[in-house]
Amino acid sequence: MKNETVIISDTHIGDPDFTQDRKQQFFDFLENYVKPKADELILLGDIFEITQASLLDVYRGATDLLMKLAEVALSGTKISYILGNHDLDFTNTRGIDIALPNVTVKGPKEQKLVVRREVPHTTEQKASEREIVSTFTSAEERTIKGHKVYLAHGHEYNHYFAGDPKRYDILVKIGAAIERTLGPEADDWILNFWEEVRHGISKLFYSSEETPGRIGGMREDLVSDILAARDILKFEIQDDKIVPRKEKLDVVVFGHTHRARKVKVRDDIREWAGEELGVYLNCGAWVTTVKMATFCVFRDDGSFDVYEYMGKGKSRALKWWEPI
Ligand SMILES: [Mn+2]
Repeated sequence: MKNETVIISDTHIGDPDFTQDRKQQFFDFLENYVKPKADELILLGDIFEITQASLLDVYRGATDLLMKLAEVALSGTKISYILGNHDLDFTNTRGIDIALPNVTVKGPKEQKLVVRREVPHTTEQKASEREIVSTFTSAEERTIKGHKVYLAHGHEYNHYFAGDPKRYDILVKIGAAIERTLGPEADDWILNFWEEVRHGISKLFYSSEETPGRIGGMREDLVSDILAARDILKFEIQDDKIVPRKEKLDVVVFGHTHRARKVKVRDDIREWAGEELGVYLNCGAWVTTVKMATFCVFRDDGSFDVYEYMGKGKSRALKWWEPI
């Protein structure tokens, strides 16, 4: 019976990291999970790799997959597409459009969001102030199976991206050039190296206050999405001011980081204490730079979860993420 809302992100169809094996797995998922079970499939961004590859690469490598998606849509599964930073070209901010029955592409529009431009890199370093930033995004708030949910690809809240999408666009294109010349994973290695260097340098200098730095002693760019989710759960914008949220939000769902997780977000992130504000889910990714192919589900009975896809319609729920 079709009664689940399924959310996936970051397949990056057209990218060399979306290998033949992953493509096969994705076919399996669409055929044996989504088609029989989903009343709605939400594509939460970076489904196509247009920024680093091109639409031509997508068509060339995945026409069969596009047809499969069309088949799923025609079988009665509503498909909603929220754009990410890789299926958008920020130099024109129109993004991809697909003309298929039962498929809705939520085009980006200029919205004001509460973001932080810097994430702290040590336990002592202070998180930067929250700012109101105007950016092109398909982010939206909607009700899914009785829950108030904030859906966004998540790049809008990324510290490289926040407030300067065009600079980010250039960085991503440089990444693509590196990928083409040095191999599919070279850009990820370089970015990781850069973050380690930043982490090392800032450890020497910074001091003080609000930071998620103690979360498992993890590098903060690896938990900045939780910090962003917390801000979304806590605040909203009214008359160009950041004010406490009036109506409670239940869940924030992102993709983008390629790190699947479900987190009970607490008010005090530094000590991982205080009131539970809501839940943050990340759908993960389908590229080979991550081990698991993952997705989120919301059900009629009000339950929701993040799963690893095991093949042939089978899945396994992830554990709650907690700081170590
Ligand atoms: Mn992304």
